[in-house]
Amino acid sequence: MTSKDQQNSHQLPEKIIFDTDAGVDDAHALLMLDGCSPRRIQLLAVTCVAGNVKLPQVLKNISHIFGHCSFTKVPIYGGAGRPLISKLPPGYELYHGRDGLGNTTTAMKIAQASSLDTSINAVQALINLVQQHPKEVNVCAVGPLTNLALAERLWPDFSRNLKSVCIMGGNMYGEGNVTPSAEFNFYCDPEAAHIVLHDFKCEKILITWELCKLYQLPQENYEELFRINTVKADFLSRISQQAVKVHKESLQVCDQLAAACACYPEIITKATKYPCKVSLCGETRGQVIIDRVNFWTDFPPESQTTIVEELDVILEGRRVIFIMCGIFFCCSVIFSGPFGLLYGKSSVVSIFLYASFYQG
Ligand SMILES: [Ca+2]
Repeated sequence: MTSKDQQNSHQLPEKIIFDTDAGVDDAHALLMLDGCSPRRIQLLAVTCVAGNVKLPQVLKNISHIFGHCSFTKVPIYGGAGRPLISKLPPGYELYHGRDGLGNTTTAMKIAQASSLDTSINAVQALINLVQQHPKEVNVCAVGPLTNLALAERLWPDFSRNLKSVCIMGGNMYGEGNVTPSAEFNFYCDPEAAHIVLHDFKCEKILITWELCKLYQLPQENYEELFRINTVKADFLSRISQQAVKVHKESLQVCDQLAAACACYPEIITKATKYPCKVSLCGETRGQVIIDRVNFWTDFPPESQTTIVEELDVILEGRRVIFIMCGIFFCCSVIFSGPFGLLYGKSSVVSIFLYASFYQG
C-alpha cells in the first residue's frame, strides 16, 4: 500500500487474524476480507480450529479457499483439534456438507497451501503475533473459541494486549440453532466461550445467532450474486449449493457479518455492553447469560461484552463499496442497481460479496 492510498483511506489498515473452522460461511467471510485487503485490512494469519469439520479437513478447506483469493502468503496455522472438555458435536452436515464446503472437496485432491506453517501451533502463533503487535491485533473469530481460550491460559496477558475480538457465536435472547438454547460455535466449546466472555479484557463484539437471522440474504440477491462471472463468484456459488438447498428462500449469513463488522465497525449502529457468561450445564449448556440488571456487582467492567443489536448496512454499505472498488460516488448508479438501498438489511452482505466478486 502506498502512502497515498493510506492517506486516501484516512487510516492504516487494521491488523486481523481470522480464527476459523472453515465452513461455507467462513469461506464467504474470508473472501470478503480479501475484498477489503489491503486498503482496509491486513490479514496477519489464519488460525484453524475444529468445529464444522475436524481439524485436518479445516486445513484442507482453507487451502482450497486460498486457491481462490489473494492471501497466498498469509500463514495458516493448525490449532485445537477438539474442544477443551466436551466432544466435538456433529457438524451441520445437511447445510455445510460432509466436508464443510458443500461436498465440493470430498473427491478432490487439494494441494496444501504453500503458506501452511506446521512449525508452531495456532495458539502459539496467536500469542506471538499479539506480542509482536501489542494492542493492534483484531481477531475475527468465526468458529469455536478453543484457540483463543488456550492462548489466554498460556499467556494471561494475551487478551489485555489484543485490540479487539469480533465473534460470531452465542445468542442474546437465548435462542439456539443446535439446541433450543445454544448456537453451534458456543455449543461446541462452552468452556472456551465462557473464558472469552468472562475473562478477556479487550473490546469484545458479539454477533449473535439472533442478529444473523435478521440479515439473511434473500434468494433474488444470492442468485444474482452467484451469476456474476468471476472465479470467486463461481467458487462461492458451488460451495453454497448444498446450503441453499436447505434454506432455498435465503442464504444464511453468519460469519459474513463478523467479517463485515471486523472490517467496518462503523456499520454497528446499536450495541450495548453487558457482563456475559456462558451456561456450562444442563439443557442450557452453551447459552449466553447476559446480566442486564446488574446482579453481578463484582463483574469487571473491562470484561464486558458488546452485544450488537442493529447494523446500518445500507448507508455504510454503499460507502463500503465505493472505498473497496475505488470509485467515485457518481458511479453509484451502476453498482447500486440490484444491491442498493431498496434491498434493505441484507445490502451490506450483497455489497461485500459483490465487491469480493468484483475484484476477481
Ligand atoms: Ca464458522
